[in-house]
Amino acid sequence: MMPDINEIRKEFPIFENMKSGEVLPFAYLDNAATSHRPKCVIDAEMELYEKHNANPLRGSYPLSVEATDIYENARKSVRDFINASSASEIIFTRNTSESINLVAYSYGLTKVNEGDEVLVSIMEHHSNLLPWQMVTRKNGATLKFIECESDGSVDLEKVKELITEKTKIVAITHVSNVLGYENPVKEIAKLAHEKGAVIVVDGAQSTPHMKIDVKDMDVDFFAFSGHKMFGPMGIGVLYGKEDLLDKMPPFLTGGEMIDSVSRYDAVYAELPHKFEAGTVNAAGAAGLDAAITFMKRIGYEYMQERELMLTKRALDGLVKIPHIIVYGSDKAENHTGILTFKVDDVHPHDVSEVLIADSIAIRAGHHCAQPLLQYLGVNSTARASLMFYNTEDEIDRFLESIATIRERMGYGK
Ligand code: C6P
Repeated sequence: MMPDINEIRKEFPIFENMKSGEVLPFAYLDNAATSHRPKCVIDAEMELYEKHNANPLRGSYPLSVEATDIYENARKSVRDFINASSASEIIFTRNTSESINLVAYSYGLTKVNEGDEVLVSIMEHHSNLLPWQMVTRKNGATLKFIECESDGSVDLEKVKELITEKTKIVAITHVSNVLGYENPVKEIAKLAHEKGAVIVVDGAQSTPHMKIDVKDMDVDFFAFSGHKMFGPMGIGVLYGKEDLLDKMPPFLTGGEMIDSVSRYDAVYAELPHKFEAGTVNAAGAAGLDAAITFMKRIGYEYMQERELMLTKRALDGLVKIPHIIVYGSDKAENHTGILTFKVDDVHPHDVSEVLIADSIAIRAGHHCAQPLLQYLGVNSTARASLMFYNTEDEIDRFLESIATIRERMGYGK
């Protein structure tokens, strides 16, 4: 039997606090920025501090061993969650941004040389663009762009032409945080490998919504954030193929990432610890582990079914309202719950303000994807991003509010 969404919502303290009036009751449609967290995740983080608090990976007394076990068990959960071959391939970072920077500084700066090319897409979040601007600028390489079609998709034939013997890295988002389209990363990985390039995939917006199988996609690096998938802020993941990670120099140096240190030299620790300098975020890892358990219990099938139903309802409603432009595909299934739109004549920040007055939270601005917005010919847009736990009522309230905006702003209907 399908779980009851009202029962699932009860697992989220923020929704309960909205009901009791402790938190302002808002329809939360900014899930692409960060998701809410169920109690099991918050409890897992708290429990680490309340019952197992000691510096992990250092002490041999019980508390430290417990903290280490919780941390390393979380790594194994992530390994299984994305179907990696080994726990050594899972590096804990702070977030997607740090994961991609790790690859750029450690792999990019050492492998990309003058005359080489790095290929990104026009729809990259700044987190998967600026690191490659840095690498190509520093090493005298060229940054090239895969453009997208009007529905947000990429044309594989064009991608094929852009990947050449000069391409060393293809860095692409799995799902755009503006248009929501899922990129065919498995096919792009194949094209990259045929030319000897590696592929770095930004999974920040896909991991919360679809089963990730790094082996099946055959990607070389895959980055994501805990906080977008019901987990804590401050914990992220970089997956990397072991043979690549093994040969890469450390990104950050210092405590815990060494085997031995002499006055002028050091022998680095084995994977994955070589890439985890300093005291680790064991509470964050415990929370991420709990988030994975939560997602497994709810199941992608249920989450996807609800997300599609809600997205369809929102998209069908939006396109019926005069003076609304929705960016990207006209099919709800190509949006991964993300609907980016404009209301004619009304600045997106004003759209957001009117929605706030109606207790609805969306995001307005450039969504940290300025090159894509320039490509779309806009400075700023409004964006509603849905999660399976949203309700039909929230979508209806959102649509009703949007339908009144022009009139409320003095532009007529
Ligand atoms: N996008 C959004 O509202 P961090 O902040 O490192 O956890 O994630 C960065 C990031 C990287 N890639 C993509 C595709 C993203 O969407 C994000 C975060 C948020 O769209 C905040 S700008």
